Amino acid sequence: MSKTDRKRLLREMIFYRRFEERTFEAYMERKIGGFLHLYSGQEAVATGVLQMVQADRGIGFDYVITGYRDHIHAIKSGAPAREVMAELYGKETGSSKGRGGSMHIFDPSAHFMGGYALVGQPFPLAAGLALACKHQREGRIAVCFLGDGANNQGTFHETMNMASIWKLPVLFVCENNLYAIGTAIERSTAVLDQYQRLGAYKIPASQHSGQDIEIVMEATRSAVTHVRNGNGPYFLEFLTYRYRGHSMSDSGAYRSKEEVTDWMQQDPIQILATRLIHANELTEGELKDLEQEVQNEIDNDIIKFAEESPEPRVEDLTKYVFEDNPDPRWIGPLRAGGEAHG
Ligand SMILES: Cc1ncc(C[n+]2csc(CCOP(=O)(O)OP(=O)(O)O)c2C)c(N)n1
Ligand SMILES: [Mg+2]
Repeated sequence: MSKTDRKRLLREMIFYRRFEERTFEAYMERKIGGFLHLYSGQEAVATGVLQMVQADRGIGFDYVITGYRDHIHAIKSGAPAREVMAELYGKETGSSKGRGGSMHIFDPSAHFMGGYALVGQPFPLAAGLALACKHQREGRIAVCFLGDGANNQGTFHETMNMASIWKLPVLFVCENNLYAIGTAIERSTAVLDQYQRLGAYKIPASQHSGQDIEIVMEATRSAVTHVRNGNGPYFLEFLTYRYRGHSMSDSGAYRSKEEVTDWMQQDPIQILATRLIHANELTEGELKDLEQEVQNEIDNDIIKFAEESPEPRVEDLTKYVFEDNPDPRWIGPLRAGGEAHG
């Protein structure tokens, strides 16, 4: 990677960390409500994987889908950060017009196909997207991010089997942060190394550190090549850690202070920043400036946009509701057939 690329990725990760931490503050100020799952600590995974996926075909070419810890995946896929923040604020300018909130970021123009609240739900949807890619024959792939806990859902097994026999162009990315809410992986899962589970479906799989973005990118490079070249799915497992509780209602008391501190010693931003400083590609002063610049951008642009955006209008409450919507574009053909609505 060139010096400029490494610096840009460092800036992006600092931006993502600050974005998430700023949403924490806004939540405490009661400006954001509902569920909120933060990504702090795991930044190198989404940033590195998507950077590599976008390397040859650009942003918004491939489909991306994930669970509810989705803000950063959406932004890195091309959803404007302003609109993601506005969505968290429940504003009309949000990516889902303020109707979805944190777990339901969606931006089809970036081919970011959601944010889903149900654990394991994105697996079969990713297979569907990949099947569409296969039929389109334009070289697109589907990238499906999910947590370690999701792999215990039935959808995981059904999807892996089908994706394998149909050789679907889908890259599965398991963000193994060792917990599913407050349950440690040892207590819920028979096979701890998630990549080993793919042997049952003849899907090639590998496990890597999720804290060093250059390792993440290197692992992703060969996986993407495999999938794009028509060889079927690939499963990447990254070992990582979330710094905050599962969501805003969870203080994370089931983890020891030592465990959290140990993982913070392998911080993805710190790892890259230290490497750049040692290689004389960055000075301590430049790092401080970068942090300040990002903070200004988030406070003076992203947050300002969300705060100044209008609330959805009460009269539009049912505007995007499928059932009983008077707009014929929503239900006309189904109603006319006399079935399948509701
Ligand atoms: C079908 C379903 N079952 C249970 C839940 C409750 N739930 C929400 S998050 C979660 C844990 C998922 O953990 P993991 O997949 O490891 O993701 P992480 O939160 O660690 O990123 C559970 C069980 C849910 N949302 N959907
Ligand atoms: Mg997890």
